[in-house]
Amino acid sequence: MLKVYGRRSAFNVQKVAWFVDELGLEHEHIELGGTFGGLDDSSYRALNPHGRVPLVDDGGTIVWESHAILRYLAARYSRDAFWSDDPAQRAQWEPWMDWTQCKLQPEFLRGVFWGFYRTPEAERNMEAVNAMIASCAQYMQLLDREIGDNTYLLGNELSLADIAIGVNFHRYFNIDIERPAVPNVERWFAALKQRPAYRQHVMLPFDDMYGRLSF
Ligand SMILES: N[C@@H](CCC(=O)N[C@@H](CS)C(=O)NCC(=O)O)C(=O)O
Repeated sequence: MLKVYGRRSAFNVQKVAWFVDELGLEHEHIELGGTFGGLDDSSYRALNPHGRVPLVDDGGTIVWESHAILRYLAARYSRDAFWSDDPAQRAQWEPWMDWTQCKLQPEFLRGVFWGFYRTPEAERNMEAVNAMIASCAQYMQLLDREIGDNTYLLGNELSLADIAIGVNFHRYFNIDIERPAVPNVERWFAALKQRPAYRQHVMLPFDDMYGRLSF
């Protein structure tokens, strides 16, 4: 049976848990990392030399890196809906996955969520935080133009681009920062909130992380 490793509170794990649920895959979820520990165990390092989560073990096929896992699961289990053998088709969503992994996610998650929300007030570098808030605001405005009237980023069907980007929204729209008006992105977020899998795996409370840098 498919095994998913990683604590449910972890941002990158949430993408995988959400997608596994969208696909309706039977699986076992193993909490790991954070207060659960286990990332330095030699048995886990043998699976993922980087000692990070998420990771999936699909009957002996080991995949780490959240976006590699999304691609693997889509290609393996959902060729009709979330995958295509045509590289030109895949090129519609893959750039967005890589873009968010390189730009939106680090600048929001590291720069804003960790730099502001998780850092005790006295220790915050507000100059750096404000630069990241401004940068995220520009990304949200860009996304607002891109999505236009669509329900999801690329049209009316959920894609891997929505999973990779949409995981940010629950935290972005629920912390006390300045945000630009992005009505189309807010409509997109509302559509995600209608999805039971998003509610169950991404919309988890995170207030216990406020001002806390440790796990
Ligand atoms: N680029 C990797 C990042 C993996 C990563 O840094 N995961 C975090 C959780 S979001 C982690 O393992 N943190 C250590 C921990 O949870 O103890 C991915 O997308 O999977």
